[in-house]
Amino acid sequence: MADQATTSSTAASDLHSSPSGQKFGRLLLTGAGGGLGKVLRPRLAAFADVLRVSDLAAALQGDAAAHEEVVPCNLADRAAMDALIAGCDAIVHLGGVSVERPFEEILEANIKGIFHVYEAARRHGVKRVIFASSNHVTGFYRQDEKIDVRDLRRPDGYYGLSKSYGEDMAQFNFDRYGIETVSIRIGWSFPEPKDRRSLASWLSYDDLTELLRCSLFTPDVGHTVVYGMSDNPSTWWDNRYAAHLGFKARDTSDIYRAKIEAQPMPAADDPVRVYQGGIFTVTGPFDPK
Ligand code: 15L
Repeated sequence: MADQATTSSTAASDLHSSPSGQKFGRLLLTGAGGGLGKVLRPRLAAFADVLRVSDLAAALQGDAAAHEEVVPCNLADRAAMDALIAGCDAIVHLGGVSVERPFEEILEANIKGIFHVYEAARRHGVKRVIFASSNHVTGFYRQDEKIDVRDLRRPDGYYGLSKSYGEDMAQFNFDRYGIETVSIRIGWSFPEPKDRRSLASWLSYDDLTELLRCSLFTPDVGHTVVYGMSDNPSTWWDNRYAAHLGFKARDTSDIYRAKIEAQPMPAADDPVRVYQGGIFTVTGPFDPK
């Protein structure tokens, strides 16, 4: 780890008074070796003097850029997480298991992981966390329902449950310690939609980057929950309670609509057509009978 004293730490509250060129001193990106981590690593460079990037050692590839510190770390290792977060001003927490998996894997990476993030954030005075939550927190709503973040959570598996727990950790850490979080319930964030379900849930990489910028630099977010989606023609989610973030999506899945609608229509009772969480609602259990 590079000498932390070489880079000054800048309080988020100082940054918010600046109308432009907002930057943190040191920003941590966890999950930097994952699909979205690889996309965001170069994009987050604009938001900090120093970007500390982390993941399991095997997942981290390539050399550190001049503005980067590369710090391998296991989310389940409390002491290593404490050292990882020391000296950081803000955290973009993408790390963890990103699909439905056996509970023990989710427990280590996601549930212990988010506990370690907030424990270290409290100990080291980090005041802003961006938590990569997921649409699978509400995956058991039907696709013919429109919901907002005040609707009851209905996780569609252990993965969705771990994200729901992460949102509770975020709320608790704001209420008790004043650590602010934006929990982004990310939809389908890939280069383009792949099916009808992702026509509704697509989040382009550019819109995700802009949503992160809004989430990092908007003052007084408390714990804000927002669905991460582009300006899609039909959606299941209402972001009225996150309007203060000022996020305006610029991309739309509409340009892929004809291509996707040429695909065969799934059967009326197929979970990919019925539930917002799609296939996640029927993934698992993993234990043999
Ligand atoms: C997620 O939360 C996953 O991380 C991503 O890989 C997709 O599967 C997405 O949800 C989805 O809703 O399909």
